[in-house]
Amino acid sequence: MLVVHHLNHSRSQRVLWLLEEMGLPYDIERYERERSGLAPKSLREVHPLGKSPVLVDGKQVLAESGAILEYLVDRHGKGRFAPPPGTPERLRYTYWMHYAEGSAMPPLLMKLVFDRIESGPMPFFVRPIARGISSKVKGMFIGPQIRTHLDFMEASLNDAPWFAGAEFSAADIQMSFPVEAAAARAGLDASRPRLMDFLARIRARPAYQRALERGGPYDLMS
Ligand SMILES: N[C@@H](CCC(=O)N[C@@H](CS)C(=O)NCC(=O)O)C(=O)O
Repeated sequence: MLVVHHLNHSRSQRVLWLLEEMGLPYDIERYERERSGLAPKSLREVHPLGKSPVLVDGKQVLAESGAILEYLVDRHGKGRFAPPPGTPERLRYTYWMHYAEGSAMPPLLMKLVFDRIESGPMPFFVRPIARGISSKVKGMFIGPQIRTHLDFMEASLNDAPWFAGAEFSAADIQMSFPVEAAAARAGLDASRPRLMDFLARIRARPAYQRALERGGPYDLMS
């Protein structure tokens, strides 16, 4: 039996979604974020980094959502959810599979961290300085980076409905997290209609909805 170590409000929602798309049976080990937003220490007993998702398949313990999705597609996909090897679509699939965590998420995570610095507790006399530094970093670096990435993702959906091409694939599941996070807390809105349409289409998928029902709260605002 496949077991997903799943943290609420997190990237591991993607693993549940792929498993629902595949129709595979699986169990969920649940973890609740602490007040700090971090995962509980018990997750370190599953994997040394203590982050979610982690997939356990028999003796195989696998972290990193992209690696987990690729593993599931290779091992259990029966040729579905990835374009055939050697095609241009397969290369696009590989690209977006890696881009999601390797390029899109870092500026989104930095924005989350700096937003928290601004709103977090601190001595009153430090607050103006901290806010000043934070707003400079966000204005000069993080905001422009995020806009560049959103423009790039938007343009990538110009000539095909899905990230790898004409067919829905696991790359769309992997890309869903940065797109959802950008919509929740980084200004993705109707000014980028293709990404908004992508969001509407993925959210309408029955497997996406079943995964939400099983996974529980998925609020990426904080
Ligand atoms: N690149 C990793 C990131 C894993 C990660 O940071 N997971 C977050 C959940 S969205 C987490 O476990 N956060 C809690 C913590 O860092 O303690 C992946 O895609 O799996």
